[in-house]
Amino acid sequence: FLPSPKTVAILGCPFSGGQSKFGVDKGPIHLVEAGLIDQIEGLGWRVVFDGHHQFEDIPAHPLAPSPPPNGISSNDSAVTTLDASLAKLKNPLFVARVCESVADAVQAHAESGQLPVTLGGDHSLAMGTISGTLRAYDQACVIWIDAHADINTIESTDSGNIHGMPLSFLLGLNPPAPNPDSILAKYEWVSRLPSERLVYIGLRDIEKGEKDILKKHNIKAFSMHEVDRYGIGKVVEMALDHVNPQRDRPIHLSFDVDALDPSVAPSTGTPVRGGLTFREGHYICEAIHETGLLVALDLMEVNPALADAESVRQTVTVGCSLVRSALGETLL
Ligand code: B3U
Ligand code: MN
Ligand code: MN
Repeated sequence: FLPSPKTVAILGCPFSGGQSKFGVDKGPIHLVEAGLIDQIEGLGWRVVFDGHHQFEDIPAHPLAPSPPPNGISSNDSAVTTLDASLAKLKNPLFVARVCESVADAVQAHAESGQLPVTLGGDHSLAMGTISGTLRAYDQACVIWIDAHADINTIESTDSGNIHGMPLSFLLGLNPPAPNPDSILAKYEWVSRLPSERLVYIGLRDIEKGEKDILKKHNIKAFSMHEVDRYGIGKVVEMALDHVNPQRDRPIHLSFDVDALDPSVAPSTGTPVRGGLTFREGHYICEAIHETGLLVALDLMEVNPALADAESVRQTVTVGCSLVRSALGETLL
């Protein structure tokens, strides 16, 4: 049932609204300027790229939704708790609209048999990319490579940064919209990913609330502890056995560059020491390519505004080589 795409569609998403640091929107521009498209063509792919995604028609700060209609009492405690949670979120309407447009783009490329490669931009974009993949391949599974779990709910988030929350929306962990004017109604387009079709590799900075969510929903995660214990080869095999036991599901690989150790990828917004080595990161991409099941790839959180010029060059270079590995570059 899988088309074997011979064409990669590059979706540059210069977007930083899911977090608060400047510069992550410049990630895709740097990756393309570093020659990523030629490099992918060098592997034998046809590459389509019609410029970076433009989010300019989407207002950065759309008007806040109007207050709930009078029928809902403002001292109803459920409503006020929900309102208080939603008030913590940063740019929730902007993020929702940008991600929805990304979902449409990923879906269109995937349905025409192309392999969408989305360059972020912050990781909130994965709500869009994964929704787009699921619309095209309803049986798809997700392999999420990250230092962070990105699964805070509107209740559990401390930072209010939506790049720490995309999986809570994809897994349906947030409450339903109480009315059509609610911010939550702007997230109703997000596709549902069953929790058993998600697996993590590389985690090492997880909040208490997120640990509770992972336990409650029995979500499979291979933290750096498991990478140390079993080695990356075994971890990738176990991860695939979990989300893809028959090796028949299409795979969406969502790679946050901060999964790599900061000595390997320093230019990112929230570096955490003790991460994947250069080879461990590339091994994951190579092994997923070898399954022949990869249908979509995200490379997120490259921030060329953080760190010195040499660190930026190093991070952009490693970002390009991760993408090449996922698209079939081999060592021999
Ligand atoms: N868990 C924290 C920190 C974080 C998540 N993702 C990144 N940082 N890159 C949060 O803000 O939700
Ligand atoms: Mn992330
Ligand atoms: Mn991260």
